[in-house]
Amino acid sequence: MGLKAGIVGLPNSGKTTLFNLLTRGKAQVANYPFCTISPNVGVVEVPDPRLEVLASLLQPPRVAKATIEFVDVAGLVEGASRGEGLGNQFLSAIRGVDAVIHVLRFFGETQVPHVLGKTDPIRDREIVDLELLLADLEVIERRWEKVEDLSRKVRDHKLEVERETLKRCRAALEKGIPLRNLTFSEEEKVILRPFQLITLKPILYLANLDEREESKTSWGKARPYFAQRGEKLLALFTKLEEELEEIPPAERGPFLQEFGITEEGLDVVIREVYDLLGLITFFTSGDKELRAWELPRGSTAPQAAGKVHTDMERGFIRAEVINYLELVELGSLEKARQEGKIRLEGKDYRVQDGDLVYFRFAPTEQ
Ligand SMILES: Nc1nc2c(ncn2[C@@H]2O[C@H](COP(=O)(O)OP(=O)(O)O)[C@@H](O)[C@H]2O)c(=O)[nH]1
Ligand SMILES: [Mg+2]
Repeated sequence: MGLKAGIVGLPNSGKTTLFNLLTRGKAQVANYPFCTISPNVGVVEVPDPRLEVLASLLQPPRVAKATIEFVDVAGLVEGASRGEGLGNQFLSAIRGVDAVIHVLRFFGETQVPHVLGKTDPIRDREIVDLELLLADLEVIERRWEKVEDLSRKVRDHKLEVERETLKRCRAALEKGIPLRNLTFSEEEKVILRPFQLITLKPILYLANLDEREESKTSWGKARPYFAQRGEKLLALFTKLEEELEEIPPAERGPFLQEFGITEEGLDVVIREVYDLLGLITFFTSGDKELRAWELPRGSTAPQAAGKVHTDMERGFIRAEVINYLELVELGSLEKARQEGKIRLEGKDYRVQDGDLVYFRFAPTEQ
């Protein structure tokens, strides 16, 4: 199962425009079972130019890219946590995602009215973030009551840890601090996982600019606000980029140059999401296919094997590894083998970005 990112923001901030830019007419994975879930869920392949090079060297029957699923999360308005609009319904769409993309409207009000009258991205950000915070607070409080009740009846270490953790979460949320700003022990993380807290998820702020100079100026002005909080404010011209796609690629050049667009929106967003989540890419190549996988940086070889198959992690023996760069330099797998450049790595090896890995494992029972 690939990555999942949820797009949030006020109505008319450009969420659907971004979603379309990221998913429509892109390398939609047509045979992917979730592709047709609904109009607001799309799965796209993660572009990686290294796959083409590897494919030319390894000649696999098939190439499979990593995938990322985008969800256009509608229904988040001011007061959603108190039941405004669709109320908390947006929650079900966002609970299961790995990362949140928060779209902020930097484009003006002339063509499309702003739901709050005037364009003010920092205000918008605070409104939406507050709703997310309140949604988490509600979950924490509901659980807190249960835990309080239980702790009166039984004495249990785990329950006590949960109680303390919930208390700390509640105090932070009440002060307006998102949970991702706190540090949690492994034990606490395990306790919190089932609650799928939204403010615990990494968040990427995306400034949706239009072609006016004003839009870019206000992006420049807003950046320090985000930088002070250790957050990134990525700029994208979603509507403009979507419109430019109508123009034949050969004629787009001058427009892209005029707006300083050097990379496609999809590439930018995926790179930032990978960066935000601390992900690297490794490759596997077998009889059937060459495949790219995303993996948290610092993962060990057995953990990487577990991405492919849980059996491979359980029965892990060793990994045969060569990095993409070394392989390209040598020019073929045969040459790498002859020159002894394929390393044998054990269970403590930390997989590196661009590693081509062959897992040796013993099938296990159970
Ligand atoms: N002028 C301008 N309009 C935009 C921009 N981005 C989105 N829009 C328009 O704003 C309206 C709302 O956008 P939409 O993506 O549906 O917003 P959502 O409610 O957040 O999903 C649509 O009519 C879009 O075409 C932009 O950068 N500039
Ligand atoms: Mg929409």
